[in-house]
Amino acid sequence: MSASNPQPTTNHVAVLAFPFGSHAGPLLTLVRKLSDAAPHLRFSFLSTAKSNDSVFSSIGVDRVKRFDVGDGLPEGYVYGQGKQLKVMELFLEGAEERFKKGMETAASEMGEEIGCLISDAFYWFVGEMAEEMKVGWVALWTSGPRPLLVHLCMDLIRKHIDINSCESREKPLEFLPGFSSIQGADLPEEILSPNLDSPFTNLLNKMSHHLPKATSVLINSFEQIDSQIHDQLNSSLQNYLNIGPLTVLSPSPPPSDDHNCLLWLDNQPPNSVVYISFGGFLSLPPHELTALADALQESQIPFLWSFRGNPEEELPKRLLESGKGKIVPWAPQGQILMHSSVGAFMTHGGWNSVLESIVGGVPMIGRPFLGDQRLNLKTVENVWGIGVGLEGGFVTKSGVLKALGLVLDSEKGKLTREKVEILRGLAHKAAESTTGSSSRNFIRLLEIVTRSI
Ligand SMILES: *[C@@H]1O[C@H](CO)[C@@H](O)[C@H](O)[C@H]1NC(C)=O
Ligand SMILES: CC(=O)N[C@H]1CO[C@H](CO)[C@@H](O)[C@@H]1O
Repeated sequence: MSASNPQPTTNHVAVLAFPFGSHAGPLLTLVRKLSDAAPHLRFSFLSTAKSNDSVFSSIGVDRVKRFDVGDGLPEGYVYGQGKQLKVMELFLEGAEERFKKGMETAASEMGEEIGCLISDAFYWFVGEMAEEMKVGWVALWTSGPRPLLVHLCMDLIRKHIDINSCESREKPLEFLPGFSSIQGADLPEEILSPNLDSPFTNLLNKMSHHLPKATSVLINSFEQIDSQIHDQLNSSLQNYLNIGPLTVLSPSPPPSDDHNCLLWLDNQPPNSVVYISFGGFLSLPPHELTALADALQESQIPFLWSFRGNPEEELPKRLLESGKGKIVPWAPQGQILMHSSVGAFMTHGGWNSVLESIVGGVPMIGRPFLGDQRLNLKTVENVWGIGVGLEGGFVTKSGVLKALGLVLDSEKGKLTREKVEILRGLAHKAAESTTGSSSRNFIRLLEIVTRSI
């Protein structure tokens, strides 16, 4: 996979997206920036029809041609609550073959062989495809540096922790430099999974062995956010490049604010509002919803809630009528977190949300669900000091009241805001054009992609 392989000249780059969660959006944002910077390159973007519909409508792109690959679902498959994992497993089964076919179609329709592969880092098999095709493989990791490092150290971690022992999982990870305030129980569940053969765990396990062979590994982050972790990743991966925050480096036109969230925020005092969102795919169980509603009602703190579901049915009437808050089905999160009225962000801790909170300088209150979210939020709380968790890790009325008081109205809250303000400054500095580290890394990436084809 060396970048110096003699190749027939082609300007065609194939991009292979992971069509779940918030993976395809950042990848397309990156590709749009590459395409703007090197107009002679031609990109084929391969993902499922469903994922594409949403990302292509929100991220304007010319010169990028979209190709749909099958979703692997049986004919007439019925989607439903709690089926996300199954849908993902069905997609992964045979994904490699479907992508190969998609690339053949792309090469023939574009009339040009593929000279470079860019993919989601999950797709270890793209490394093997690239090797076969004698082209470069650039992998984008869409979470933060710590989740990436723990996946790369999966074998080491499993040597130190007895996966069947709760006690062992609750010990600090002293054997990993920089992880003494993190426990095994905070890691993505796949790292300590008893079943390495389940499709998603298997994918991540193989990824940890294949990524060091990639021509370049990209991350939507900035070097200064966690220097100690950066150095470890930089020494185990080739051309490891921080090219984030992508929303600052390559801003999209602002999304429409159909529910007038920003206007509503304009009429609130500075740092007073708690913004609540658990991402596009997750929702709280009913008893936690009630507890959160009760806490908001009692605190009288103004809130803006991006709510998936039906608030009339799922939330107490007294909260809906309290007049203290605004509940909307969708919100322009990046813009909201940059608004001066927002003083706290209650979040599930997905990496894009954590980054947007840092970019806006807003302290977080974490309620993690799965995957990398616990590790992201433990890092927010214990390493960066830019947020707090909830007592017990889930929503209770007293826990929320305590967390809100801490963040919005205490000396510790002031310190938390100062710390997130420092990271905010570093994030914007990294993305400054030409001088920032992420901007320089982007230029390196451009060289790697153009040199490899
Ligand atoms: C990353 O490692 C390379 C050597 O492999 C070194 O030249 C480079 O300065 C390092 N980059 C950063 C930002 O630490
Ligand atoms: C995985 C993903 O992002 N799916 C989205 C694809 O687009 C449709 C609408 O166009 C959304 O409803 C899906 O959530």
